Amino acid sequence: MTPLLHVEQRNTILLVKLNRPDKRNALNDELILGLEAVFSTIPDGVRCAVIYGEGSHFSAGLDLSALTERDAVQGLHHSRMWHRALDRIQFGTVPVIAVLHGACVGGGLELAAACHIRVAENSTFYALPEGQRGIFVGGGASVRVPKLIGLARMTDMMLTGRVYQAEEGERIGLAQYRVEEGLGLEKALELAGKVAGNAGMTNYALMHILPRIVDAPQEQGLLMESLTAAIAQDAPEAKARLRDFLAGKAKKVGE
Ligand code: 1HE
Repeated sequence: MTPLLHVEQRNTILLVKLNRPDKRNALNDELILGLEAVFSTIPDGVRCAVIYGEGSHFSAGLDLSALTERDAVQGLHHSRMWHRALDRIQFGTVPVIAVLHGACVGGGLELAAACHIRVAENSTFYALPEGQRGIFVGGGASVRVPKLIGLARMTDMMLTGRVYQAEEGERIGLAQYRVEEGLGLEKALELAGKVAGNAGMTNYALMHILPRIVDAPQEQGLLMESLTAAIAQDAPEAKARLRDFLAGKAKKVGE
């Protein structure tokens, strides 16, 4: 395992830390391949993962020092490598929560967007400086970021270099939660505990089926929904949970 990533299992939660603070967690090939390896081999018993960054920033995005050496074909392979790695996060075996602080820019935002839940500390700021650097996003932002904030906002971010601060970022959908500085990991662990307690089929459906339903034509989406609902309700775990509720033994909504 690369020392640029620190991985620790706490019961059913896997904590994955970007550990390159001197370079603001800029993502070089070693880090991207390390993330791909970690999310391709989630240990049995892990039910949720949390990604966070060491130092004063979540991630400054792509390591720009390597960019000047690539030609177009190498650039294509490099972008596809990012796609593979971030797909392992979005479509892996467990839901992933990102804890953001400081810079969440370029490839850092692409990494965050591949996670299922984003918790942003108040210092977080978001940008896609690719526009200003004369390049284009290559780590999946074109597909994932418009699903969070819409095409118009992403276009504006890249055309003008617009930076969203934490509060506005939460309002437009870049993060689902915003917390005081230093409290992001605690919040993520609280959420991870809830996620880990869900039925396996529910989490699988939310990670793998819901995004496909959203991308599908309505008729196919509705059919996929019905199939998923039927399979989910048939599981013994679902039946036991429903019996518990009807017997007054399960938590009510909001409890
Ligand atoms: C880096 C990188 C990097 C920092 N690649 N080395 N991303 C960007 O365009 C963002 C570029 N970075 C910044 O704007 C700033 O570094 C930050 C706002 C994130 C942080 O500022 P600060 O003052 O805390 O740190 P710093 O002094 O700018 O940087 C500290 C060191 O990290 C310094 O190296 P040093 O050897 O001089 O100490 C920086 O050079 C280094 N560093 N960011 C390489 N990104 C799949 S395609 C995705 C395409 C993209 O992501 S493009 C967007 C790239």
